[in-house]
Amino acid sequence: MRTLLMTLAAALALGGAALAQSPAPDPSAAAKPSPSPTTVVHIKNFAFAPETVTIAAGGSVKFVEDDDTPHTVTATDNSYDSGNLDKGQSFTHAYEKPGTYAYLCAYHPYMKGTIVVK
Ligand SMILES: [Cu+2]
Repeated sequence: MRTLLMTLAAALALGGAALAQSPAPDPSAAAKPSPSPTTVVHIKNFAFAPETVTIAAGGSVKFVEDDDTPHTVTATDNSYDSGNLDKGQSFTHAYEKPGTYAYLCAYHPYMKGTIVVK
């Protein structure tokens, strides 16, 4: 007498495909940097002050022209440009992506500054 068990193996192979996915954790509960307040850089005495600022991604920097001489805030890669700023004027730019952003004054290229975005 013989016993054939091959059909049993085929039946077992069809089991086990129904693993439930666990629900994703609530993303709003995660630590998220809150929108940072606008950081201010003053333009005075032919310099940006502070020369380097660090902000969170999505934050803005407001450049305030306090000098008697006109200046600009011009990205070194020309991605943005304030145009001419006279005393009392300001220019605000938002930095969306992390990175290091160099800028200068188009009238006085030795005036340089850096925005570090985390
Ligand atoms: Cu200048």
